[in-house]
Amino acid sequence: MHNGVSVTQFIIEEQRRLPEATGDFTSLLNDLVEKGAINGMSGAAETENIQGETQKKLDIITNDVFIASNEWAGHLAAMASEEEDDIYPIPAQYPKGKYLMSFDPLDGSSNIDVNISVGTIFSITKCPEGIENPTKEDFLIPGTEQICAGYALYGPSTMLVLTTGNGVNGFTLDRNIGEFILTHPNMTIPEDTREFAINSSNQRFWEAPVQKYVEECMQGAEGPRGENFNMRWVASMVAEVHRILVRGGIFMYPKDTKDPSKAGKLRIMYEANPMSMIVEQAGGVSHTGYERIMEIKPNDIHQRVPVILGSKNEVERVVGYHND
Ligand code: P6P
Repeated sequence: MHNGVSVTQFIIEEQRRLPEATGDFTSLLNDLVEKGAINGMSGAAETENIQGETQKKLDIITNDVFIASNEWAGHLAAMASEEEDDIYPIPAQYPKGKYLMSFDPLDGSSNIDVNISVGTIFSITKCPEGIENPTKEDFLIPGTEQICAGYALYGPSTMLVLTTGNGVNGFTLDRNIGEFILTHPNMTIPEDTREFAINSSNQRFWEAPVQKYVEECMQGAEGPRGENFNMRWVASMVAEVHRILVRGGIFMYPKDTKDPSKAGKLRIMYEANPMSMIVEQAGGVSHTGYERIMEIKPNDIHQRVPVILGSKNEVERVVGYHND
């Protein structure tokens, strides 16, 4: 395996696996890695200075940096961002490419002020053949069509976790050389877990299957599961998903009745879909409770969905409760 190689070399070696690859995608990924993730990290690192001189929130600054880093290289035809109401077409002065990118520039940004890990999430799909000026409709395809998904995690170390459909690999930023080095090859989620993550303050709003599952976990060894469980809630999806990739777990942001107009809190295009591709590529399951998230055809770039993802056997148990 590639141990010790940089993400740049890893991506190029991955491209060799795909005879039909033209190198465009490889160049896009390398641009994204070299500029997007590091810029996102430096945005977070300079919080002090930036907050002093600007009136913009860090997630908007990160959004602007991410767009500026990726709009010029000729690999993208348009982008969709949590921070942009509509899609962002590549400006006329730049060549247009054959990919579309959806991203959440700084997920979990409410944690910035309390110095808890945050991240950037991105999803790449192909722009339909022959389309020079994609519309919102061209983004609204099922998550199974993604060709790449990944996240940057700005924590005790800065990491990049990536899948192009051939497993999941994690890279750690070596600040001494400014390179992301392969440190977590072939990340795989354990099929079983005794650790669940959910915002329990919403308990009274959950649907019955989620109520049942969490209640059984809370009853521990004396209850029907016959084992004790641990609970985590970081309020930063990137951090939760990374923990699950490393040691297993189940993460739930289910549909709740707190705001009946919302199908869930997390957005399908730039949170649920990319994380679902990563989780499934690592041997996990990602579901709404009623359907596989990546099979949903989105109806809007900011559509929200319920998310239940992680260790296969636990997610399938919760899905079973929804079917009962
Ligand atoms: P709550 C962050 O705002 C986010 O989108 C996810 O990263 C995180 O899992 C969730 O919302 C936290 O939501 O309601 O617990 O603040």
